[in-house]
Amino acid sequence: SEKLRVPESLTFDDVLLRPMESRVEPDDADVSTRVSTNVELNIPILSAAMDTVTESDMAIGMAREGGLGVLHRNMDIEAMVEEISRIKRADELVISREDVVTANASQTISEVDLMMERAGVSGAPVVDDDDTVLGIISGTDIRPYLEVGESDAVREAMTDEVITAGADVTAREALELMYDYKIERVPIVDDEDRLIGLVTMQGILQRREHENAARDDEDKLLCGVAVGPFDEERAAAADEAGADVLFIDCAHAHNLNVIDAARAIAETVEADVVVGNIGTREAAKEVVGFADGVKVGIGPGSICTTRVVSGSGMPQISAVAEVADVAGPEGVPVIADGGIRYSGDAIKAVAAGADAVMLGSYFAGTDEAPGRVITMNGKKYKQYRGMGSVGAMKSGGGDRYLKDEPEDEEYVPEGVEAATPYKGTLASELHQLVGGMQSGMGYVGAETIPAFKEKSEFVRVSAAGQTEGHPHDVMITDEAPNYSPN
Ligand code: RVP
Repeated sequence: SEKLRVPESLTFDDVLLRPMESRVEPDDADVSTRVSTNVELNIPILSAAMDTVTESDMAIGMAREGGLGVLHRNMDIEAMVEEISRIKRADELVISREDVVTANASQTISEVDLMMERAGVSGAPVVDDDDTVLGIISGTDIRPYLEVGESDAVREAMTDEVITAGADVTAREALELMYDYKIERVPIVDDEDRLIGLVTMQGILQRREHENAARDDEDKLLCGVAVGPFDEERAAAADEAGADVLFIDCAHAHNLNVIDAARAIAETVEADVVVGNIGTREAAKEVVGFADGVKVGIGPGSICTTRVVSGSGMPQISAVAEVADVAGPEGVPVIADGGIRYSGDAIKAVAAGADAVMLGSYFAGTDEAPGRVITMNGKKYKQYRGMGSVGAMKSGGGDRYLKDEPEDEEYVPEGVEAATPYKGTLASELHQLVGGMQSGMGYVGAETIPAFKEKSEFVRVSAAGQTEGHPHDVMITDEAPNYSPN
């Protein structure tokens, strides 16, 4: 029958990168990329918009390492705005006024000591009622008074010759002031000496630790946000709050109502708009005309049951390649979302045509993911659940699957709730992921992501070849940081 003359489609384990002549040392491979028309990343990695993966801690961690976190949407709009502003404030040079802990000259020293301890700071500008800076007080100023107990007033203990700077101070200038005057913090004041912010040595050093960070043109960390296709209010609020990229978050963005709604959002917001998920060239043709990026993945996710529940889906390597065939020539970046278990899968997705990859399970076990560590049979885990699982749908966002909220709570889920091994820090997971991708670029002999996409070739792997590709005929005695047999 004609119906059964079907095209073959492939996924990660079906293919390998053909090794090629190379002079590229993996450590020199440049993994910077574009995630959407106007947004560049220093590593081609995104964390998934899931309520067990990306809130502000994860997004801050991702951006500091050069990637992008995409905030999930199982939170109300107010909470989302607060999360976005946490991310945007995280690495600011100048801590803004409302976040600066200040003391009052008439407070007692023990009061200020307690206040600073509670806030976790080691010094505070002293201001009067209209915020004029009168002095600055630090732990070193306070300690002798606490011991000897001679005087009790902040006015006595504070340093009253304060070195301040204006709002346009650079990190270098602030450091020079700190060096010249042997101080650790510089209050930022307006023309009338009123406090408008604070620069600290600790803050400057922290920023230096993350020199590969992905930042916007105001030097703040980049931030992605998921929005439902029909939620214009959320999209407008995220845009207003400073999100750099909005991700239209839908399991089947080739639904034409979704496309109409996504186009309307893209026309009104300033942020870039990535549309997804899709998995075919026909869908790509609908989207590339207005989207700043497209996201690919119908059913590959580790917690996803879309393919078994609905009988629909596209093996991920084929899906990415089909979409990239359409989006690539239009200059629209492609993100491969879901199904990535190893760094090798991630770089195979790039070879198929992706500019960046999005992962959920890979990051769900890290410290930066929401949720606490649970122990079962002596092993540590964190919760990880599909956004189409019953639990996640009950917390909102079920419209990702284009279904109405059931009156009787009888959801038809497309995901499961699970646990994933606890993994420690995000930074070390990313180190393995990016390092493995760079190794792949070394084997192919490509120094940049665009060159790698162009040059790489696949070979087809048989079932015997797959077995050969994993450790075999041995018993693993020490766990590798980037390989687990399941
Ligand atoms: P993975 O990295 O394989 O864990 O996949 C994560 C991706 O799975 C997400 O970015 C999202 O596209 C998809 N997802 C999230 N929830 C569900 C579901 O419940 N079916 N799927």
